[in-house]
Amino acid sequence: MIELIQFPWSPFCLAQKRILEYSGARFKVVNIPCTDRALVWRLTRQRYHKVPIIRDGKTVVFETNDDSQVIAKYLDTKLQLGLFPHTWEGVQAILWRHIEKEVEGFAFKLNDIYFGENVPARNRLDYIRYKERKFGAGCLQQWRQEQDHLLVQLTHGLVPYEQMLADKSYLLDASPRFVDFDLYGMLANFLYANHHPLPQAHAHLRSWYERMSRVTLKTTRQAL
Ligand SMILES: N[C@@H](CCC(=O)N[C@@H](CS)C(=O)NCC(=O)O)C(=O)O
Repeated sequence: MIELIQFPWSPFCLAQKRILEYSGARFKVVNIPCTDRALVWRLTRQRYHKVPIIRDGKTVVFETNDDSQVIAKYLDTKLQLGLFPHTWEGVQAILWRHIEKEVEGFAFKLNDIYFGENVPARNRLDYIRYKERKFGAGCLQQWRQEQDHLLVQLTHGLVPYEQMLADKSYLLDASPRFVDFDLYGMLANFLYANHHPLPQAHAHLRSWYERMSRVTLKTTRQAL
């Protein structure tokens, strides 16, 4: 059975988890503390320390760079999901770069400021240390102070997606593609803390998000 090694509020893990749910395949979630990557390090034979990774029997799958999408492509090929059709090659690559920078860059901060509600007390010191080493001393307090501005920036970053959804069910066409799952993951991370709804201004995006939360490969095939 496929195993997803992850922690629950990671945007990249939320995207892969939704892809697995979408597929209908049986899979198991293995949660690790976000501050302890020992299992990932061991399974990847000291080649990778981020999450998510996938274990599928003897095969361990992980990313080779920020834009590789190795895991999604592996699941797509194995489970025949149609997430990377030839027609959208290139367009998807441009979009996922935007999604994983311009959307994720604001969304994760708006979840991270509530880290105390997700991270167990015993891991909080390591979590703060890990964040501050990456983003600078006091970053979590600073994001909390900038919360309103971050929300405005996120809303602005989502405008192109709202526009893309005005006349179709998914970002590119009538079926969910990789970028739908990618954007879903970033927004599921933003919503994880349950302190802010999706921007009211983006009505199409809000109903797309509802659709993305429950769509399955089976229903996609039936609709075509
Ligand atoms: N491009 C990778 C990014 C994965 C990633 O950045 N994961 C974060 C968790 S959300 C992580 O493990 N970061 C560890 C670190 O930055 O040290 C993907 O799409 O899976």
